[in-house]
Formats: sequence, structure tokens, C-alpha cells
Amino acid sequence: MSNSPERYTITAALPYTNGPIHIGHLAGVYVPADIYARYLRMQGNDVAFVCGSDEHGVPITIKAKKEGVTPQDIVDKYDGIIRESFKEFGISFNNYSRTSAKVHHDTASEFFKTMYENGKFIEETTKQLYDDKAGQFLADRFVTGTCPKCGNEEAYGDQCESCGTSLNATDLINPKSAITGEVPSLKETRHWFLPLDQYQEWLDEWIVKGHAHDWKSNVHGQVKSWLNDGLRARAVTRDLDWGIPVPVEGGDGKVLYVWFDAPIGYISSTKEWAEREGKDWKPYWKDENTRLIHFIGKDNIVFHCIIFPVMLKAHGEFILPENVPANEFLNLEGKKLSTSKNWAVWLHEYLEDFPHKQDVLRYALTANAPETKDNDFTWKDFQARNNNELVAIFGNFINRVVVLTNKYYSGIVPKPNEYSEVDEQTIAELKAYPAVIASSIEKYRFREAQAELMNLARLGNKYLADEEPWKLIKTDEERVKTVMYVALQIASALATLSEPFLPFSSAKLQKMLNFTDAESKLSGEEYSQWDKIATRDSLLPGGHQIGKAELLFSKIEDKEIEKQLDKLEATKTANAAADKEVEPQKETASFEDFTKMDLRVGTIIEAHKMPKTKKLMVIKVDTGLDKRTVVSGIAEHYKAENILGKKVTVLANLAPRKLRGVASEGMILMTENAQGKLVFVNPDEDGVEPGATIN
Ligand code: B3M
Ligand code: ZN
Repeated sequence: MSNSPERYTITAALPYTNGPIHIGHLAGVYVPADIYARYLRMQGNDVAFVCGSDEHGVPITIKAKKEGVTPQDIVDKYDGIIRESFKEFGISFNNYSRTSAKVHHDTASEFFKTMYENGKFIEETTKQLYDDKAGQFLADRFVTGTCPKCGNEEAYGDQCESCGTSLNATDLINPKSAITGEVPSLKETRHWFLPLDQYQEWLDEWIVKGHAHDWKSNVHGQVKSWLNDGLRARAVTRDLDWGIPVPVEGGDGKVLYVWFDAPIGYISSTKEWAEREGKDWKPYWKDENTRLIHFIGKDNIVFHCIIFPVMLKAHGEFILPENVPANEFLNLEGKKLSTSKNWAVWLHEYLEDFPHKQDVLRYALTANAPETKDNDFTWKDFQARNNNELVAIFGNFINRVVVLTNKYYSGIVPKPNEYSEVDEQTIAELKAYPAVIASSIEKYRFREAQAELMNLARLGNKYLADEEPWKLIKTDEERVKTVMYVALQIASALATLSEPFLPFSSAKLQKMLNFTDAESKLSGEEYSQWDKIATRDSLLPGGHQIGKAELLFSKIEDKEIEKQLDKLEATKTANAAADKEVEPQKETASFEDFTKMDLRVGTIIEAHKMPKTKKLMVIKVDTGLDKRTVVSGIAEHYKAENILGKKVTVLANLAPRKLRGVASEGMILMTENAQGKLVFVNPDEDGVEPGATIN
């Protein structure tokens, strides 16, 4: 911690308002950013933590078209849901704005005009992809094709999400319109280009050389590889009607490219906040001493390390990011999170199933954060993190300390006697934790920082287990006073140091210990809430009254996890059904052909698995004409005893044939469900009797 407070502008990627947010968003961007912002505030720094809804761009218009509503309807709906989710999960933005707000339209237009008037764009008429059938140009997600860099066949017109490369739509191999599926033609249109190539050398100096040691290797490596490929000019305007109109001559019918306007949203959000707080926004974006940090997911690296910095540099009045600690991706139960396939844990749904357990999810996601490589969220791990760490270590320690202090001293912190060697050692370890955790946080290693917090809880747990005050109380009351005093100091340190990671539990614990960090700052103390642990002799002085014990965490039972896994299973089934290729229709059959088939309702009256086969079942069916044997390949899908009495559809006049020596007279009609299970084509309606023909 530097002694004098500093100014930080912390940004978190603006989520697209074309859907709710899920655990991948939290893990990748918002929980790390929040841990960092909360920590810096506790260190006494001046922090502007800003975000907002990203409301322009093709994904919004595609969603609006799909739902038959306007783009504004879509952004209003999801801006509300996302805002609520962030609030529920304690993501402590100083401001959360939205790019459809006037302050943003004004700020982005002004930004563009300044660059335009200073000749920072190349204005050019070029041939762009055009969908003759839809009558519109194809940019961004309106077109897909093969990425020229990595071969991903689902690359978009502006970016390949597989390798992260930023593209011009005309770079795509075998482009296809996402609107009509047609192969696009080329049509002339005029746009404004950001000449990235002119900044190649500067970026090389600033990032490849200048940030080789303090930017994460996954970020530095990607930037280096794009610079090695050579940067090219990128269009920053589009022939679209949803977005910020191009504010210069010739801009009619064109809007700013969403990735030009969105990062400027950080500046607009800061302006909106400063206005509300009666502050000046400019130092947060123009003062060289301000530390600007962008929290993003890896698919946004090119925009935050190349395109936006070039815009800031070209504009000339703004500071540049000090760091861009992008996370990799989080997977769910081994598969990529997917909004379109509903393969996600949606935050609003999580809270319905696990009310008041926001901290548990924050903790589990941080413990498995994809900080340097993609990582996997599993419900079993979520349960284990809660039950084996939060409940069994952190919660258990706090509960013991508070219960025993109430039991022995009616909740009043006892004055300690002489410290033993163990006490001295334990307090020395305690005082080291703020710096240990701070050091990991300041290196953006939040998994490591949180693990150290849990080690502090382990220190407390072990200290109590070793000292056993519940036994000592019978023989050495004076010793117990010291033990409980030391344990209470650890509990108090946990209440403070857990705040960035577990804000809700920290607040509950501070209330239980009857102090809030802010109040606990003795007047004139020249150190932060964070540093008081290492600098003060006593965090909870003897005589301080604590409150009653409340459970901080509760066990998560297996059945709650099963319910989540069942939900995912159902999603898999639904996706399989949606993805299932429908067999093409067979060639036309004449009515005569059809009348030759004699379809009857039958009832299964006997059934047994054919010995020495896996698939075959020998079934006796009452067809209304007779009781006959039919051999059917359903033994892997049904147990004989479960199909007795079932009404089925029988093709009665199929020529008899021998199967493994058993004569089969006819066929029971089956079909296959989405998971590939055979099911009966079944007239299982009341009153349908065997013999009824099926026409
Ligand atoms: N909305 C992409 C995303 O949600 C974009 C981020 C903008 S940050 C300026 O991943
Ligand atoms: Zn690619």
C-alpha cells in the first residue's frame, strides 16, 4: 500500500443488453473488478468504479428482430435485469450507466468529432458486404464466415471469438448473411477508418516493451501476436440504424461502430457519476497520476489494448490504461457457457434457488477464477467450497468465538493476561495477513488472495482447537480470557479482510462483532481500515461488547445440487432436440401403397428379454385378431416388466421373419426421442381397444 491515497478509474466491460448475465460474466469480469475496487477504497484511495449497459450493436437488433420488438424494448428490458443482478451480487459500482443515455450520445459524438476535426480518420469509399435479399449491408454479427487467422467457421464480421482477432467483414472466407443465409454481394459505401497501422510502432513501444512485465501473459501475448501480424485500418462507422448517428458531413444513415462508442461509455459513466456527486470528472480520465484499469474477458482484449488506446492516443486529451487484467473463460460442467444454448447459471435464477447466498457464489467463482487459463465451474465444487471451507472453517471459527464469548463473558471482550509463545506467534501471523492479501490483490491474483483469507480463518480455527478454551475454562479461567481475546482479534481481522471477497458476510460479521470498519477508525489515525490490523495493538479492545451469534453460512445439501444438475440435464435434452437433424421425407408413396399396410392397436400381454442378446425382446401382443409373438429391438430401452399392458401400434401384415430362431409376426412401431431413446408410437388414449386400425 502506498502511503498517500491515489486516484483510480476502474472500468468493467459494459455487458451487452441482449440477455441476462451469468456466472461467466461474474467470474470473468465483475467479481475480480469488485474485489479490486473494494480493496482500494479500504486502503483510503479515491476510486471511480464505472460500468454501464452496452446497448448498441448488431446483437441487440438481431434479438429485437427475433422477438418482434424494437431495439429500445430489448435494451430497456435487459438493462433493468442486469442492473438488478449487479446490485444483488454487491458489485459496488460508483456508477452504472447505459450507452443509450444522452450523456453517452453527447460524449461519443464529441469524441468522434474531435478526432475527425484533427484529421485522425481516413475517409474512404470501399466495397462492403451487402445482402441483396435483405437490402442491407452486412457488418459485425450480421455476417459469419471463416476466420482468415485461425479457420474458425463461425467468425463474425468484426471479430473472431475463437482467436479474438478483430476483422473487417470483407476479410471473412465464405461469408454468409446471418439474416437470409445468402452469399453477400459487394457494394460501395463510405466509411471512416481508424488507421491502426499508423500506431503500430507506438503500441509496440507502449505495450510489447513497456508492459512486458506487469501485464498478464495471456493479454501481453495476444497483443504481441496481433502486432506481429501487422495492424490494418478498421472502419469505425456502420450502415446501420441502431446506434449513435455519425455526427459529421456524410454521416446520414450511418452510426458509430459499437466498439468505437462502447469504451467511450466508461467516460460517459464517469461524467454521469461526477455530475451527481458534484465532482469534476476530468481528473479521472485526464490526470496522468490517475491509474486506469480495465477489467474485461479475453474476447475483449483487442478492443481494450489496441483499438480504444489508439482512440485515446489519437484524441490526445486522455490517459492510457495502466493495466488490462483480462480473465480467460469459465466453462460450466465441462462445456462452454452459452447464452444462445441456455447453457448457463443465470444470476437471477441462482438467487431463486439459493437466496442470500451471493457470497457463496462469489467465493466459489473466485476460488476457480479463469485468471490465466479457461476454468470449469461444477456444482459439486460449489457445494464443497461452501460446506468444507465457508461453513466448516470460516463459519465454524466465528461461531465458536462468538458463542463462547457470550457464554463466558456475556459478550464482553475479556482483557488478556500475559501472552504465551503461541499467542505471540499467532498474533504475529495475524498481523502479516493484510500485506499478504494486499500483495496478491495488487497483482490481480484474486484466487490467491482469497485463499490467503481462508488461511487466516484456518489460523483461528487451529488456534482454538489447540487451546481448547471449552476445556480450560474449568481449570484456568485467566488463561481462557487471553485465548478468547486473541481469537476475537482474528475474528475482527476476518470481518475487515473478507469485505472485498464476501461483502455480505463481512457486513454481517461486523454487525455481530458490533463494529463497522468506518466507525472503528479511531480519530486521527493515519492508516486505512485495511492496515489497522497490522498497526493497532488491539482491534477489539477488552470491554468491547459484541453481539449474539448468527450463522454466517449454512450447508448446501446434495438434493439442492441434484436439482441444479437436473436443470442442466433438461437443457441438454432441449438442445439435443433443437439440434436433432430431422430425417428428410422419404419418396412419395401412393395411397395404394399405404392401404396395403394393416396397422392395428395391440396390447402387450407378455414380454421377456431374448437370452444372449443385448437388444432383443420377445413380446406377445394381443392384436384383436390373435395373440402373436413379435420380436422387437427395445431391450436396452425398456424392462420387460415395465411394458406389460401397454397399448402399442402394430404393423400386423408384415411378412413373418425369424430372429435368432424366434418367428416374429409383425412389428411394433417405435420412434426415438431427443436423447436417442426408443419410445412407443403409442395410442395410449382411453377407449382405444386392440384391433382398432390405424389409418
Ligand atoms: N459489450 C462485449 C461483451 O459484453 C461488450 C463489452 C464492451 S466494454 C466497452 O463481452
Ligand atoms: Zn480466428
